Amino acid sequence: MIKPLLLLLASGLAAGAAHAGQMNVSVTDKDGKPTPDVVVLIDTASKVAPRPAAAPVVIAQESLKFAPFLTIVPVGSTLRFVNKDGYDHHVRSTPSGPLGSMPAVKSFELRLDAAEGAAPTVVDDYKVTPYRKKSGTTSVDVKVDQPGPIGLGCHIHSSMRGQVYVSATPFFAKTDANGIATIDGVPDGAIELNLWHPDQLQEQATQRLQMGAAPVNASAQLNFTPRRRRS
Ligand SMILES: [Cu+2]
Repeated sequence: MIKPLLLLLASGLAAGAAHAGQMNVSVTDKDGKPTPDVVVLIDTASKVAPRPAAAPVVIAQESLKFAPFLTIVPVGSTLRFVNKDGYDHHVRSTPSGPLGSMPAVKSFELRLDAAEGAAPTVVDDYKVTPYRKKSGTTSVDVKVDQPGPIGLGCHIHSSMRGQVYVSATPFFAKTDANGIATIDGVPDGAIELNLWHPDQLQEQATQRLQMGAAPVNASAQLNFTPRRRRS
């Protein structure tokens, strides 16, 4: 009589331990304003290695910008740089941070030809200089196998700035225009919440929280106020 009951209890406990929940994080800057493009990372007590993205993650070069500005991928993923402009780009990795103090975890230089069929874009502020030697491609893949930041720039257009963050944890998100990040599937138990912003000079404080049955709503504040990006 007792044995089946114990088995039932044991399986119930196992199911409980495997429960996962949602974490909502609201991020503000030092002045209390909601801050977009913040990397939010959650580390769990028992480290979970992320699975690489199933397909290449596209970062477009469009209208002299990287789109999106900030891309977060799990370690081992492949980035796909795609030129959608009617002129060449020469994309390169750069250090991150206001003083370029954080070296890129992956170094590359990619020559991307003008997209075929794209109308040559008229840009008032910049001289668009075509490369003499064509690379013969508008798209290049780069595999990222080390966690950390990769700044993005362009040899031809110095105003082009972008950012990649390669995550060592599968639980990550970036904050939206309202400073909100939502991360699903976070296992129950103790977690550490960390923030990273491309403009930070110092590391951000770690928050220790507890995941349970209900979604957890957390708030976090950067220890500085990033300069607004021109959009
Ligand atoms: Cu460019």
